[in-house]
Amino acid sequence: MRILKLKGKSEEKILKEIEKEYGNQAVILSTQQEEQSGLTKWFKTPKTIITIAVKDEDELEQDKKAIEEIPRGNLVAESNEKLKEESYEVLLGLKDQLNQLQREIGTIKQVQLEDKKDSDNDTLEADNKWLNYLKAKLVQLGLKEEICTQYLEGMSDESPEEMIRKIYSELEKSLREKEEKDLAQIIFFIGSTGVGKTTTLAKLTAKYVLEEHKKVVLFTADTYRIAAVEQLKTYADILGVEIEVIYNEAELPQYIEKWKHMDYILIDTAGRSHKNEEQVKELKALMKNVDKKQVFLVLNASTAAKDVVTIVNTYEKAESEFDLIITKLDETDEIGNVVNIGYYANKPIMYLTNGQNVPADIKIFNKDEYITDLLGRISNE
Ligand SMILES: Nc1nc2c(ncn2[C@@H]2O[C@H](COP(=O)(O)OP(=O)(O)OP(=O)(O)O)[C@@H](O)[C@H]2O)c(=O)[nH]1
Ligand SMILES: [Mg+2]
Repeated sequence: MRILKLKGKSEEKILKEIEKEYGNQAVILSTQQEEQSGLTKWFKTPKTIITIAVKDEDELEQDKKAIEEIPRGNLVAESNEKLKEESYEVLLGLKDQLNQLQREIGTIKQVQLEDKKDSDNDTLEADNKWLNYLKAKLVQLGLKEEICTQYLEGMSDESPEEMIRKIYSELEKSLREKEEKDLAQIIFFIGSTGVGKTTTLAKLTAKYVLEEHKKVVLFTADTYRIAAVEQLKTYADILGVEIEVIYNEAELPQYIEKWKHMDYILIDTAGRSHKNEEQVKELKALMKNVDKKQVFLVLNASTAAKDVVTIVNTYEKAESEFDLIITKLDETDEIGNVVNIGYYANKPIMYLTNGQNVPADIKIFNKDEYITDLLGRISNE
């Protein structure tokens, strides 16, 4: 290494000279102004001195050699290799992370799947619960389980609303109603003892006479019970209608002839046990001579479903065509039994009675109104 001092008029000129002579090999160590003394300092311009260090020839030669000896190819290869290794490491790390992620996603999916299965099962269980609840409720309201099951057949995962809709439409299909305008002039009231034949006849007399201003006459063929004729007479007096007592079925046609100008001839009959074949035969004999007639089989709303079938079969022996009046609905919570009666009797229902008051406690059977009442009792719970 050599140390050189270069002197010049300005720093700029010296630096240009250094660059020209040594290129970038010179290292500037210091820059200073020449010191002057005595009189010369008044008329001489001071010079700039720059001290530099430059490598001598040997040193430059060694540097050159050293640079040439650097194994460039290996270095690149090595650095490539290193880069590869590092990248590989990074990739391995990434792969691990990916595997980990995949495992986690798998677990999440599995959990989700199980949750879905659970919730599907829960929904199914909930649906079945609702289905069972609906059935139990309808049975509690008196509807026979086998009818319920039939109505709800194939239902499981439907919504409660859909099930109710289905029940509604099944009830509508199954129940039959009848219009008053289809009534015949001659109307018989038949049925088991104490079901409410006489009371219902009185209620209808009041309805036809007072509300519809019809001409009505009452006949009674119930001469078995002492009080039966008196009972009907009392109603007839109150309502201001005539009454005839039929002691023998053979008399009936002549009485009908007598009162043929009336809008309605209402005929009360004695209560019959459906198990008493003889009594049913008498009833048949009474009705057989009348061609155009309306027959009402009066049934208590609490009649057991199995008895309905027996009763209907028995009365069909007396007369095959009849409609139903269901009485005493006020005495039962099982209003669903109306469906059973209509279903097992397979007959239209015309009136429902719901109390002892004459004439108030009777109404025409309207199936929409009835179904709404029945299903309303489920949701009101
Ligand atoms: N709670 C209630 N009682 C009723 C209803 N209809 C009739 N009854 C009562 O049932 C009892 C019998 O009624 P009736 O009209 O005599 O019955 P019936 O079928 O004529 O009886 P028999 O002639 O003896 O066969 C009476 O006490 C009536 O008041 C009703 O809708 N609800
Ligand atoms: Mg009676």
